[in-house]
Amino acid sequence: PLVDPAMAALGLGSANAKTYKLEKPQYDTKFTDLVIGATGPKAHPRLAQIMPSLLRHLHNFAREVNITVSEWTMAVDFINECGKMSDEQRNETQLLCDILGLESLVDEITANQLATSTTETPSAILGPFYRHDAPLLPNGSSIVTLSPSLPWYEQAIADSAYLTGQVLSSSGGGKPIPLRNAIVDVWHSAPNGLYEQQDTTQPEMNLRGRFVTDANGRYSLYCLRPTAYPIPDDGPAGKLLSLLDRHPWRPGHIHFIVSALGHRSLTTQIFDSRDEYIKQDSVFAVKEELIVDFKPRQGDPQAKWELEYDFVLGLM
Ligand code: MBD
Ligand code: FE
Repeated sequence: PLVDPAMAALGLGSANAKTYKLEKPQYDTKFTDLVIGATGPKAHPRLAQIMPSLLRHLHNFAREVNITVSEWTMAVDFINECGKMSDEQRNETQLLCDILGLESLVDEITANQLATSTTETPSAILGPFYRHDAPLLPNGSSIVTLSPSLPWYEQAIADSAYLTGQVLSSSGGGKPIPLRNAIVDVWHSAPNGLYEQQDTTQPEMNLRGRFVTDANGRYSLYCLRPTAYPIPDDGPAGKLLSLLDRHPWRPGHIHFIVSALGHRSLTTQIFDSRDEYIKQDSVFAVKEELIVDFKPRQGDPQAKWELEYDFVLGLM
């Protein structure tokens, strides 16, 4: 058929058969210049700097793909839907940016601008499930609350893990300096693929904790090897994924915000190398240096696996 049934159901036209013809543009770049030129001399300086580029890309995009009024109307509705769906629990517009790779791109641009050394641990996006005020826990304690009645109890036992390492300063150049009293704020989802606030079967603040490094910059805790997890796909972002023939899965990951006096706090994630989605993260956050290999742990009734991972922070 001329019109793809799935697209027609959403009111989308057929993929444009005609390619863009330069000979008869409805509005050429003079029109774009006119819009850019409407900016006044008292415009906000950063906006005055970035809006010309935004407008050029936006107009060129519309011209290049021959956007129609009905398609543009759908895009407006789509963005409105994202807004309507969003609250403190769920940020659909952020999720939309995530699946477009925009949050990961912006995160990398920011990190590159602020980096003071090449030894800093790479950053990764915050994601929508961070919570402030996770419990402050002593080193060596566990962020996992388990009850045998949970359907994922067995998997949690099989994936129990001991996580330890140092927080270091990049300021020492080749020899990173341990940072004491650094805070390692950690959170991950349960083996059922849900973060604690998405899941009524988990206790408040389950799988979250904050740990303070000792005099040698060390932290240590018990957690779980992370499980692959589908981003919430029952909203507009999920609809877009399915129209693009994409899946919603993220490889198993553990989130961190690591902070220390005089240093830029690091927001990052680590990824379990065993995960089949490691090369196809739906939000494009995986970086080579953040992929980790958990090793079997001997003689510890609390953990079947262990991982040593250091975080190197850059100077403020
Ligand atoms: C997540 O768990 C996440 O970490 C990100 C970045 C986006 C959606 C869900
Ligand atoms: Fe996450």
